[in-house]
Amino acid sequence: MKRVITYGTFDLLHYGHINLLKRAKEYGDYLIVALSTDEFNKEKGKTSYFKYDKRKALVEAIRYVDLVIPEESWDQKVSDIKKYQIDTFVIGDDWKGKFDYLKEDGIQVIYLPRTPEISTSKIKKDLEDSNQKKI
Ligand code: C2G
Repeated sequence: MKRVITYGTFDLLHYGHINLLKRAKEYGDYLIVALSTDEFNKEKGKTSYFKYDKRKALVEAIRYVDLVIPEESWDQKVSDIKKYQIDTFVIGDDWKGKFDYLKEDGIQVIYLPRTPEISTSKIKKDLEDSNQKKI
């Protein structure tokens, strides 16, 4: 069984996230999502609209996802790879090169092109702008 892992906040779940997870699953048979906790989001400089439990329920409902675990720190990836016997690490190419060190553990590291024109921050901004126009 080929096991894949990816990491992220996945707030305000949108088709860019789904595209990433769909393509990540194509690298194996079992996909683990390490979902950033609310505390770790603070370290990432992010505050999510949905709290961890809601984001976890949403990601667990996605057909491509087999397991959701908490992402609590930047440096848990090496231990996750060992603990879950990961073959392939996948993430969007906004992170290109940042996780190449994982190759030293003998795994494949894949950076997938992001889905253009959609992001959680864009959604938030567009909603703000449309509310402003209504005032
Ligand atoms: N993504 C994408 N296309 C978009 C938006 C996001 O492919 N339009 C991808 C990102 O590249 C990432 C995943 O969807 O692989 C989740 O996105 P975020 O929640 O923004 O993840 P991020 O905050 O970058 O967390 O340790 C790694 C970090 O936790 C990654």
